[in-house]
Amino acid sequence: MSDSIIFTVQPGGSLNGEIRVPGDKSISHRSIILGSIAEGTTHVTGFLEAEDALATLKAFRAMGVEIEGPDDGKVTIYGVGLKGLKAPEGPLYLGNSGTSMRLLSGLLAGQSFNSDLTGDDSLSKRPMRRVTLPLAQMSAQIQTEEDGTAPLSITGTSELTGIHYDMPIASAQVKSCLLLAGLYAEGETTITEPAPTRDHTERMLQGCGYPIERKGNQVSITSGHRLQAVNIDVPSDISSAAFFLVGASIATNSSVRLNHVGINETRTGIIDILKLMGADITLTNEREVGGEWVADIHVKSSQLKGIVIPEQLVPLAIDEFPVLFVAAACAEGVTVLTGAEELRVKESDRIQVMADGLQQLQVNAEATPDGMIIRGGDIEGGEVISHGDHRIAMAFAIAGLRSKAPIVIRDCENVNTSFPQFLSLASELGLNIAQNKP
Ligand code: SPQ
Repeated sequence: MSDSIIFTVQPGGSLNGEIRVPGDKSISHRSIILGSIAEGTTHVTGFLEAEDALATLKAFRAMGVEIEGPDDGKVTIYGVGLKGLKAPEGPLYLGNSGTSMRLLSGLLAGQSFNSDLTGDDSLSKRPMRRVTLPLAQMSAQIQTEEDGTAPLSITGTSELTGIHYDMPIASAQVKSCLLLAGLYAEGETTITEPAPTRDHTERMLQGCGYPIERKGNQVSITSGHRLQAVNIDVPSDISSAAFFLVGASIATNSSVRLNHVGINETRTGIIDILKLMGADITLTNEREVGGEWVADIHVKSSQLKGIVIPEQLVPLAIDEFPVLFVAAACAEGVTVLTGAEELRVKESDRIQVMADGLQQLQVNAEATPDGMIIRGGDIEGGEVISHGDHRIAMAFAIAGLRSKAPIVIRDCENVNTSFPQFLSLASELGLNIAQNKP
């Protein structure tokens, strides 16, 4: 635990106002990846200036791509084409970012040079076999630690071959990794998903003029085409907006408008789940911006009720469960989550870490192997640990809106990986939160 940043939240209060949360993390990563291997110049606006997306940006700079910015969300990428990347001088350090490591492993498997991918302690514990095993079936050469974790040592090859892969888990990172490898593989690469996951890679490849075939739960790509640079307007991240969707729902006398939020239907599980719980959420001004749907979202206070969360919504809200557990703690009755074992292999074990923290705040929360059972009631004050997980830190900050005494959250530095403006935007809306270095 680095414990260099501690949040202290004073109990109660309301959230009111109108904000635009920063750019979508998933789309920001992909804007750099696809912009780098496209032909021509990509102008990105709304880029997320946070550590994870910057790790991807730095990796491509290290592979010889000229990238200007970010400057107030603007990035210019001078694409080098599919074959134009250069061998990096040393290992590519990807910090805390699972997306960077898994997507890059696919892209780098088919290069004419070798590369090494490293990350921080958390990333070095996360499972990588989910990408290295199907990549090996495509003839990729990737070494991992004995337990299948990073560092990854990739021996580039021109011998990749397309496969048909039935994904055993619903994962946009695995799907995207294999699509990127498919750009370099002989023949066709087809991926079948057990459930829909975010489809930004597919949309953005198509946006760059690269043919992709999508049929039901299958997506196919064939090598031999080119990507054309296009301008990319990154919508606000619904995963960051989620903290205020829950915050304004659980706090009294609250009304918040979140502008220009991405509402791609593979990401809106948070809205569906909160609505099933009785939340007062309205979408207006729905429009398509550069191949992605966005809307302004208005959320007001409401008395939430406990529900059994439909399993098909789990992959569509996968990053929002830490804060949804806080919503459940404030709801009347019992909320049950099942089918979410993937939460155990995120930046932390999000089931155990949230259950421990909620119990610390005297919430009736029981971790199960694949989810959680939460009986709504009072939230007391106390001290919790985020275990270096950005979404856990921000979720417990939101819990302060309904706690009876201050909540102290330790180890919050990694909020900078996805949402560096969290403290200032949350304060602007009315959350009584302060950051102190120990
Ligand atoms: O990048 P990282 O660390 O894996 O980030 C997380 C997050 O909470 O920010 C997961 F911990 O988001 C993933 C998400 O869970 C981002 C992502 C993507 O951009 O493709 C896909 C999801 O992961 P997965 O494992 O379900 O494919």
